[in-house]
Amino acid sequence: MSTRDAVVAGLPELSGAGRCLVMGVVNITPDSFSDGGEWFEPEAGVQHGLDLLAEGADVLDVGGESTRPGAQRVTEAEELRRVVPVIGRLAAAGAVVSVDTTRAAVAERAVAAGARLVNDVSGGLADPDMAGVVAETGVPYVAMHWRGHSDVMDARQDYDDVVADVRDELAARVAALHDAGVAHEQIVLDPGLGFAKSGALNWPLLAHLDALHALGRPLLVGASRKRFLGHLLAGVRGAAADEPVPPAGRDDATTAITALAAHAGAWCVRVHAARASVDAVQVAAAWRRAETTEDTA
Ligand code: PMM
Repeated sequence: MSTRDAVVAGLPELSGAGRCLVMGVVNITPDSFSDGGEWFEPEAGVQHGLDLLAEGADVLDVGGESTRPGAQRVTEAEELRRVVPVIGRLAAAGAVVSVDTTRAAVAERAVAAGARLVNDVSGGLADPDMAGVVAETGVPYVAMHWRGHSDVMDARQDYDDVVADVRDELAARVAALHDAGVAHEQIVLDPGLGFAKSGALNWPLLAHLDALHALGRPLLVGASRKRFLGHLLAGVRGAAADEPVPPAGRDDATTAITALAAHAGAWCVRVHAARASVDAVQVAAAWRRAETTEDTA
């Protein structure tokens, strides 16, 4: 089953694309694991967003707080200072902008500045006011599977069955969001690769996106440059066998995941380098169309 084509509220220009969407990452942080510091100044963040658009990204995800394992939190004021001007300028340039935040107040200010989606890695667990803000603004909301902030998540990896447990914990978030007045069509779900999941725990989630599709909402997949890819590639092409390949060497593996996730019916992939994933989602869409057409002449 696929929910790729399910309706997501408030994004008319992106519905009916007939393919997986590509979300490009704009981290305005000095310390993200994958691109920390590169786009920390607002000018550089805006330019990076424009470059991702030129590469074909459908959505730009602007974040001001690193979720790198072990990262310490930034204050709300600092997060606002980082993201609001960049969101305003990218939205004014015509981009569909998402804000990557766990704070309700940041989500609210970001939407006022032009953000059209809220991407919350905590699925509403970090801030009790988040669901209310999402209900009130009516914007699409990405609820990711999460078990705690970056300083504690690596210690929360106990699963009986990672796929069933993540599915059930996401189902509980969906129920809580409904209770707070969030409409079904606003919700997008995300397995939260790398969050309270190291190494091997990520692969069953990717291989069983169908189990998460059973929750009836579109799925966003964020595998880009994550640690489990670094571990996968250890030893390849002469890299040290016992050291993960650094983030910069993980983009080709990320593209492979984009193709496979798109073929499995993902609604969107979140990536740092957009160009190759933009091509990969076209490949996956053509492949799927050929699978579903009767005409093989
Ligand atoms: N991963 C990161 C940050 N935000 N949002 C969603 N919805 N899904 C993810 O997997 C996700 C996310 C961490 O990566 P980064 O620090 O490179 O942005």
